[in-house]
Amino acid sequence: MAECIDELGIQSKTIGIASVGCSVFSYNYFNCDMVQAAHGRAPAVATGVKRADPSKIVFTYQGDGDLAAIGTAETVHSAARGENITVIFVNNAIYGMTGGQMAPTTLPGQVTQTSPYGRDVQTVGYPVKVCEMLSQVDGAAYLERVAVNNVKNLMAAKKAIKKAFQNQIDGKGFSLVEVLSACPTYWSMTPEKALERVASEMIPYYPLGVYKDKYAEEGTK
Ligand SMILES: Cc1ncc(C[n+]2csc(CCOP(=O)(O)OP(=O)(O)O)c2C)c(N)n1
Repeated sequence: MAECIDELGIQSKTIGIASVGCSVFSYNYFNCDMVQAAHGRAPAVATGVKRADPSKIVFTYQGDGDLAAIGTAETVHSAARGENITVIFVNNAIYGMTGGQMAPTTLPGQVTQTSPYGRDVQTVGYPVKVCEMLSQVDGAAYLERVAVNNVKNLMAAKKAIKKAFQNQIDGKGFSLVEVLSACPTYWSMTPEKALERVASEMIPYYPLGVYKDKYAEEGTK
């Protein structure tokens, strides 16, 4: 993300919205103005910041607990309104910061602190597939799912993130990039094994790719 901001030359006018989760510390890692939102509310805060000063480039950085549980409404409605913001959605299939509880995106059968026998879909339901869900929302302009488990996927992730920022520069509206990532700590795995799990379990359940590219579809790119 930071490389994209640098390469697009937008650092001085970029405002990030930090969410709640491990991402809460993102204001320590990005050298741009940052605002801290309440849990799940980052797209609503981003909406306010962007509407107050449309010349700014506004992004959110949110985990799956933040974006797809407590923040589902803000996510869906900011997409439906077609807000001209960039949302980076880090899906690690678990609540990291609070100690490894089940998230909306926890895989069927996945063991977490609150699903010690594995996620039982009969009892707690199925994972929420955010890109698939938002692809039905007319206001969303660009939705892509990427992963950061190997160099090839990292390069593709950067390309998608850059496009999500470029869309905002071009006034194209709501862009979201879902980034499949690992949480070695609460998956109780070495970092290496955790990356292997992204490939063997996450990508098959959450296929990578572009879920919507409104302007490409309309041929008005
Ligand atoms: C209103 C409110 N409810 C619950 C919490 C507790 N809480 C803090 S972080 C978090 C989940 C974060 O999970 P995720 O978004 O997946 O981020 P990760 O830590 O995995 O990056 C929760 C439930 C809170 N801080 N505020």
